[in-house]
Amino acid sequence: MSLRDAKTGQVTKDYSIDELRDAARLMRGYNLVALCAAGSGHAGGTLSIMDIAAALYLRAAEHDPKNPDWPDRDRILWSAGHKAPALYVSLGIAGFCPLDDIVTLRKLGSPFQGHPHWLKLPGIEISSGSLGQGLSVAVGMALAARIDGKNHKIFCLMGDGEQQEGQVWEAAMEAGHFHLDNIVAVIDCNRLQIDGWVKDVMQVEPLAAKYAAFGWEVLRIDGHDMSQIVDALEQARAVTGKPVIILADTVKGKGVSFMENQPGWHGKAPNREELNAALADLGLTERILVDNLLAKAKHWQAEASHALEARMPRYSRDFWWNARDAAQIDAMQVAMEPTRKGFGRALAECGDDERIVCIGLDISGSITIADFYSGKPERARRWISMGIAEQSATAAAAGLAREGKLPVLGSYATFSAARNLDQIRVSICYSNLNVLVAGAHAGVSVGADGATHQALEDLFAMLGLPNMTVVVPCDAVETRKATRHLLLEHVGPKYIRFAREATPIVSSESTPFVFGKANVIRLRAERPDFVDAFETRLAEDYADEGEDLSIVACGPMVPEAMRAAWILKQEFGFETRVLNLHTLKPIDAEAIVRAARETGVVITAEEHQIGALAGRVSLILATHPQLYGVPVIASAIGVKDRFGESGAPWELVKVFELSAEHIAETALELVSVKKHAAKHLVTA
Ligand SMILES: Cc1ncc(C[n+]2csc(CCOP(=O)(O)OP(=O)(O)O)c2C)c(N)n1
Repeated sequence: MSLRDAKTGQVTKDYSIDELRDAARLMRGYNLVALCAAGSGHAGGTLSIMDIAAALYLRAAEHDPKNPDWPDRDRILWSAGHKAPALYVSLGIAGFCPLDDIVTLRKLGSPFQGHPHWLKLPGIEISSGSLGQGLSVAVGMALAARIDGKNHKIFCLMGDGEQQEGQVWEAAMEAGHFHLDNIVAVIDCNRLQIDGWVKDVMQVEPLAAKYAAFGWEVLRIDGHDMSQIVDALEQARAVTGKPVIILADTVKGKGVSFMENQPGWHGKAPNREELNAALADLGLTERILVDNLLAKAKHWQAEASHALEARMPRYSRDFWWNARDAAQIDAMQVAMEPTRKGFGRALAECGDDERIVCIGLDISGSITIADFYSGKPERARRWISMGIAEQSATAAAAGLAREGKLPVLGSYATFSAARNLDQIRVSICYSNLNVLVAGAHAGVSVGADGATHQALEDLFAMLGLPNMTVVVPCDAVETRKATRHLLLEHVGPKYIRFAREATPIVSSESTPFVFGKANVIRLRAERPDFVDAFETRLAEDYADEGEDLSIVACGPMVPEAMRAAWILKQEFGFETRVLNLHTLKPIDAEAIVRAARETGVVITAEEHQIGALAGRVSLILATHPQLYGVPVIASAIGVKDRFGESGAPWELVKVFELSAEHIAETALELVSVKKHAAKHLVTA
């Protein structure tokens, strides 16, 4: 078996065991250079799987890099999509793409997305990144091959933490039931996941007994012994009548002394110094031309940035966050903090309430749910680690709530409010139970991880569920207040959505926060501190000032709306009423109706597919009796029916046209229409 020419059937290159070992070493090096250039990504799990990847791509699989769509090729599925850089260097070394190009990993416009997307790069079989789905896709491909009478194999690469996903076991059952002997799955058993050791987070062993019970042939090997890997893959090919699982015992971070067995290196990239040390460990200092590769990455970034800036709306000066030029020394500076921090703070403060039980889904530190227990051992009994099992954990939360507890669970919003939607719908909302679901790292601003991790649809579902309450706070300060309210005051199903990236702090302790009630934010004058330039009042306490337009925003789009108000005032003399609609359900219809009646122009702004906020606001505008016959011009800012992509967080805000500059551009158009219509009325 080996790399082949699809047309002639000839073997194009036959790797010896020694050559495979050497290739794996080189792949580890290129992998780390790409991570370093990206500044993010997963070091630990890409290093642990590299020997297996080398054996698979260069020797065990039958495929042709010059003919990636060859129908008879073996398929290799990366269910563990976060190991994407290992997939990319495998494709590179096998000849599917230039190895050097992988250094553009995770950058804007790069085919090397944070998680693999098959439509971006030949050789990738499936798009992945949401764990636990690959084996099911393999089952589908294996069944298709059987229907078509084809003999190729479907290899599926998974992590051991990933085995916590219930879907893996549904697929395992299916493959066993259908005797799918064209499936060879490999588990990278490095014994670590994000929150620590797999056995502590949620035990998955004994995997051999479990897979055997589902009707699989089980092989257990040292996943760093090249001969054993190659033998196991060959043996697996010969098995008939049942699927094969190879349990490969590995070391997370393998090959780099300071990364080995360190949970901290799960989702981290080396800096330049660490890269140098790592390459020295791997004996690659002389072999990989790091400077050239990093220069290539820099060049790609410079071109991408240049093209992006050229598409941005232009104004007479730079209004970007904390931009400074000679004329603006000390003007409108703002502090930045991720909204998620407010969530953690509230949990730390309110956590003594004995009803609160926090559920860990293996991403506890970065979404700040770990703040509930960190430094507070007395709360340990109310911290329940459920592993990577969002669906079961959601229904378990319902069980806890039914018994009088107040469960809190959270993950990337796309995993905590999408993957488990039916569980939220039936077990929590239909039952009307007191559960707080946190949608963390929401929106495009999660950045380089790419589309699979950018929740842009969660609000459609959460807003559509009867009994559900939905809050999308504007900054870390408001997130703390909102979380406190939801924890201590509001009883019932509740969803709070916040982001990963640091965003401007635009409110303070004294800013009003009344659940279900919008705030009006008005620019008064430029000030050294951005927050001081604005006055914020409860919408119901606000008297009309005859503004030119209203911007209705939620979440991190509130600061953008405020900045748009600044641009519009400075550049065009327009007055803007910004409505901070932190509570989307129940919605403050009165504030929206007044804004529409009093300003005649309404622009919604959401970091989401257009429609979660815009749809709700439009419905109010269209159906509220107070607006019958009142001319209102409306538009919507948000993601325009497309998936996200990898890029730096603030770059993506520009790419998806979510910035204040874009809001202001739309506002200018709408206000011109309004003024023109008014003039027309007068002359008529
Ligand atoms: C459905 C889903 N939930 C959560 C995550 C976030 N996540 C990415 S990697 C990871 C840990 C994976 O652990 P493991 O499978 O053991 O992989 P390895 O340790 O080899 O990297 C988690 C929880 C995800 N990508 N998909």
